[in-house]
Amino acid sequence: MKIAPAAGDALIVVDMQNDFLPGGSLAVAGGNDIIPQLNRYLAYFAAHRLPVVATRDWHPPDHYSFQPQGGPWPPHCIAGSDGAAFHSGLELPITTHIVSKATARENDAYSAFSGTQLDELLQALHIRRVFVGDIATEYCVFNTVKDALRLRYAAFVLEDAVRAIERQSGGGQRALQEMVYLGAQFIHYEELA
Ligand code: VGL
Ligand code: ZN
Repeated sequence: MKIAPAAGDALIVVDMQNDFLPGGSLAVAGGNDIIPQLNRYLAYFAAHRLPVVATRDWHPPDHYSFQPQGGPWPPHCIAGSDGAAFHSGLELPITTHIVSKATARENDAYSAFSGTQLDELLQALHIRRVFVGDIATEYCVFNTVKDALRLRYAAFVLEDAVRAIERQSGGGQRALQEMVYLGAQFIHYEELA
């Protein structure tokens, strides 16, 4: 199916940060493999003057989701650190809107809508459809897509530009199925008109 992105559409790049990529503290296997594909989407949206949003996990050093505090995760994406920086190979347009999440010690946010101004931002930009990709499929991508649908956006998942953590094997596939069940559609770069 051909899809023609147009006014009202935005690209949401979820958490393409060094700590989630090979060499990082919570690395998603193969996370680097999607960068070239993602750059194609970024170039497409930039060329069509459509908004791009990049989300980032942006934790304080003693965030409660970290293992030393009794949480499930190794420390990752500490605000301002190299690990929290976007991967240097990511070709974000200079107009990219950056949304930081889980910035308070006692709050975690797998969804980019949780505790952020993302909904207000998208409304101000008159966005009705979001195109969501990156990492991790079964955590931040899944929860962002779920909230987008709940908030009545149409949601497309960039199936060729997502990667899963796979803490539980098959978690990525299950999340993809669940997103479709909830009303999301998959898109592949070749389908952009
Ligand atoms: C994420 C685990 C912990 C994510 C963030 O971005 O998917 N996963 N914090
Ligand atoms: Zn986190």
